[in-house]
Amino acid sequence: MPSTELQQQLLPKGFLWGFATASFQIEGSTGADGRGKSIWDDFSNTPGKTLDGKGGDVATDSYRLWKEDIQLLKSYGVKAYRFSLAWSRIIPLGGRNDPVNELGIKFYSDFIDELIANDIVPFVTLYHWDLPQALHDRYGGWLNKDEIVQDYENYARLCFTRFGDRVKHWLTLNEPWCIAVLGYGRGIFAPGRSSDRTRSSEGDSATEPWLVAHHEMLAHAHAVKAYREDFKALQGGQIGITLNGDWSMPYDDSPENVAAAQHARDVAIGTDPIYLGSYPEFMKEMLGDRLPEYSPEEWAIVHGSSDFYGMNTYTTNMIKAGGEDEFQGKTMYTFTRPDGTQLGTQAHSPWLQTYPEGFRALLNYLWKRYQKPIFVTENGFSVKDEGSMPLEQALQDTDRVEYYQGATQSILAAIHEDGVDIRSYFAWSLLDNFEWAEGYTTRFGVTYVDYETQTRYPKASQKFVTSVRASLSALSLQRSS
Ligand code: PNW
Repeated sequence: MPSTELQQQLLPKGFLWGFATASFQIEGSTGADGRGKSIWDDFSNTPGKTLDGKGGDVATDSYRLWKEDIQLLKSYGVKAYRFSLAWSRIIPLGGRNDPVNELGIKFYSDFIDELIANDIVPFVTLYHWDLPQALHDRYGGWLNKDEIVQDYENYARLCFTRFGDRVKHWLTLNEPWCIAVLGYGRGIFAPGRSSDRTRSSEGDSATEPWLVAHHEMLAHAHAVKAYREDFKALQGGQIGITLNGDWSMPYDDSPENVAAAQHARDVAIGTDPIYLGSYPEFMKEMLGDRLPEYSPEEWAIVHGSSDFYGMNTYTTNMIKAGGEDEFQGKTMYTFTRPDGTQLGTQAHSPWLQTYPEGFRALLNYLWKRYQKPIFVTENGFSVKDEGSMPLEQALQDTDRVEYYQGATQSILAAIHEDGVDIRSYFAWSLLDNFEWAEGYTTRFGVTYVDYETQTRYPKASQKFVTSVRASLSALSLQRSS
């Protein structure tokens, strides 16, 4: 093979690839070993909050089957595994003066040891939406700046202290936009607050999401400051935040739709405060005095508080100007092109269609705008109606294979043709699991889970992802030796 062609197919040295999960979506055993409740426990068991009425009490039973899960990862040949820690297993009541639960710490400590013993790099999310319920009850959780920032920093410090000798990749928060907007604006995620009184008796969608987002940024930034000052020199890891953000494409080339596509991005990926030290102009315009200000001291902590750009991305939306939805930057999203055709293949999740070109465009946009190495920490696809298919059919997940084929091509093109610095790729998800408000009806796994028996069955997409990454890594190794 000519060397340029070979070059095109390599993954950079040290590139981490693997699969991702989150504690509440897989662990189950919500009452085991002294775990405290999280805001998702009762919420997910409340009738009407999930599509199939099911909560997270069992999920994929991974708190009990963790060794089996690690063997699965091993058999898939991954380099790394991204998972999250349940705050309420470690500090059941969550607060800085509350007792620490050694059994919870032991669980994650053993888990990390077992990963390392199997040559799998632990890539750890500190917070993937499962706030200790006690903090919500005590002071309103994410709504209370002074308390949550201190309690989160305390929890993060404890994790660095107990796991940081072995964990070198930390994510502070998963998808702050989802926490703020879906939890406190639309009210479809825990704690389910919203101005929509058919959903919630409490909440203010005009103000709370922006406050929550502000407090999330500060909590994240304080944890990073703590890591850099007191742990990094000794432990030598990296730390950052991970954001959801999909590519937005103007519906057509009219100036108002072109401007709208940028507005959609400004709100969906509003991370300029971290990377540029300022808010996007459009956010200021749209929110006026509802946009919380940072004091100069706070700006100093927030700006530069991520070693990398953590990227969760799934789809592309076509954007039209107009409408009143602030969470979309007063734009309208569509998958239907002007000529009536669809952008890509429809997933089971209504918000998701395939469009690999959008993934490449987003990688380029973020690289140019922020100039930070990019860790892709989630990317995946839910096959339409997979949950109601017979097993044999579900295992032939062709749409998901095509999705990952497209993603692989986009990553390689972004690295080799566009010069984007990409350091990881985690497919969402290792297993079918609890898909939040969609319950278990939506399946994102490369492994099929039979929830009756908790049996795991690899799908065609797992074989695809494993074989393509393994051969790309093997090539890289050959070239570098
Ligand atoms: C992410 N949306 O959530 C989460 O990090 C995962 O826990 C989740 O399972 C995965 O994506 C698949 O949904 C999202 O409505 C939830 O646009 C909703 C949206 C985006 C991401």
